[in-house]
Formats: sequence, C-alpha cells, structure tokens
Amino acid sequence: MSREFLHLLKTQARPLASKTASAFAPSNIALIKYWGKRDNALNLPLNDSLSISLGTHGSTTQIQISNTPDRYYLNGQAIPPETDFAKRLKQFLDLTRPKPEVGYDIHTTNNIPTAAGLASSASGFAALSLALNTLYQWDLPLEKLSILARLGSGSACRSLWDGFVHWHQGQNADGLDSHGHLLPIHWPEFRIGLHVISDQAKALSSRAAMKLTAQKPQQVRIWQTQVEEDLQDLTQALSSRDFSELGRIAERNALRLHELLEAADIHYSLPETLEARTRVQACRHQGIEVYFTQDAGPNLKLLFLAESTAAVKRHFPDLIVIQPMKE
Ligand code: 2P0
Repeated sequence: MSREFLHLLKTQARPLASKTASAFAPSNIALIKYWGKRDNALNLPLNDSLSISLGTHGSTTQIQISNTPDRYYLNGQAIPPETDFAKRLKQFLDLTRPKPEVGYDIHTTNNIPTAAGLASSASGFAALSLALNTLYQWDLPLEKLSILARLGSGSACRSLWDGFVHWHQGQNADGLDSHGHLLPIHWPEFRIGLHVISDQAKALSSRAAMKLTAQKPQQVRIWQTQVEEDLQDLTQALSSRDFSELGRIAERNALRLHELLEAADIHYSLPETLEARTRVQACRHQGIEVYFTQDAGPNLKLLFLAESTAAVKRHFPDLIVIQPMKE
C-alpha cells in the first residue's frame, strides 16, 4: 500500500508525554453493503457502500505504550495472542509501529449490548486509528484516518463519523482514494432497531465468505450492477428524505446480497430470520413504515422513523432501539 503514507506515519510519530491516548468510534450499519474485494491485503472493495453510524453505540479504545510485548483486552478480558483476532490486531499495529521494540497495552470496551450480535471490528479499528492519531500527534484529517482504519477492517473506514457515510471504492492500486465521506444529511428522526435472533459468533466470517463468493464471478458481476443501481437510488432517496424509498432500497440491497451469498451456498439466515422478515412485511401491510437490513449473520436491523417506534415495538417487543443522530 501507500508505503509512503505508512512510512510517513512511522517517522512522524511523536508520542505524547503521557504515552497514552483514548478514543471512541461508533459502530455502523450499511444500508448499501460492502461485499467483495479487489485487493484482499488492503481491503479495497469491489463496490461503493453507504452506512449510518450508531451514535453513542460503539467502541472506546485506550492505548498505552509499554516496553513489553503487546497485550490486548476486550471488555476487560485478555485476548490470547495466538487468537486470529490478536494476530489481526498486531498486524494492523505493525503498520505504524515506529520501532519493533515499541509495545502496546490496548483496552477496548464496546457499549453495544454484546447480545446484539453486532460486529465490533468496524468501531474497534476506527477507535484504534483515532487513538493512534492522538497518541502520535499525527494530526491527520478523518479521511486519512479512514484509510488507516480500512486496513484493519473494510467497514471500519465508515466508522470515523456520526451520520450517513459513503465509502467510495476508489480506483488507485495504493488505496489512497478508498475511504469514507460524511454526507451532509441531518435526520434525527431516523431509527435503527436491533432484532437479535442469535448472539453466537458466526461460523463463517465475512472475510471468509467474501472469498467464497469471489469464486462465483458471474453472480458477483450481477451484484456489482445491482449495488450501483441501489446506491444511486438510495442516495436520491436520502437527499429527498424519502424514507419509504430509502427503506425499500436498503431492504432490496440486503436481499440481493443474500442472493449472492446463497449462490455460493452460504446461508446466514435461520428460520427465525425468515419469520422476522415476514413480520416486517406484515407490518407494512398494516401501514407501519418499517424495513429491514441484514448483514453476514441471522439478525435483522430494522429501519423506521421515530413516529413508528411504538407501533414497531408492538410487533417486535424485544427490539433494541437506537437513535443514530441527535436532534
Ligand atoms: C457491510 N459487511 O457493508 C458489509 C455487509 C458485512 C455485510 O462490511 O474483511 O468485517 O474486515 O474488510 O468489514 C463486514 O466486513 O470485512 C461487512 P473485512 P468487514 O457492513
């Protein structure tokens, strides 16, 4: 990648005297999904995506320079160094580690209910990038930190902002034009409902599933055409604040993603997922404006406006309701 960019970060690292820094980043839900990579090492996507950040729900990461090997903690629990997660974190930190002997103690806490089954890698890598920026006084703009966060996890590049974020896939081989952009949309009535069906870690990670769908090039091409159309329509709906259209397109995009997954014999839905999808559609038949989106797992995220909260909750009593944007 962008070796110059990372080299610059390494050489311009002026650690704070306290040798410690901390930062928060929100989690995000894609309304137009990121799926497929043109570069696996750099997490460069095959398509643009668009998300809404979850406001105060996300990760807080504290980083401290130490002179021992790295130690990582998630919600107070040590992450064993031999786990894939620890290896991935180390690989990410090595990108900007000024010298091999610099070690880190990293504590991350997620305030998303763990039972929500929401991936935390997006908010985690975004918070870590922000904390590194403070620790080393890089003073980087958010777009540059978005590039760094992307190297940890693709979707992390959308978690640097509150609100609606468009990740432009970019064209350059070095990935320096592949990062998030905040959209100037204020929509405080927007609500996300987390409908938890299972809080079990998924059997197949998004990363592994992306590799499997890549073996279906014809279906990937269809997806790429669909996602372009969906992005265009959703952007239009966003700028005209047309909630029904936005919900319809977001739901369509999620279903299209699952069609692609199913073509590669990947089935994230459980029977309860299909039942909940039907319940959402039944709500609409009763005049309740609610839509769903679904990621690489069985849980649904419901999309609705503040005025429908009570009606939606009558049909989904255990829903965790999130207000992504402040008034
Ligand atoms: C998204 N997902 O746009 C899509 C929709 C899951 C389904 O981004 O390999 O964990 O770290 O770049 O970011 C999940 O993928 O994958 C994801 P990597 P990531 O939210």
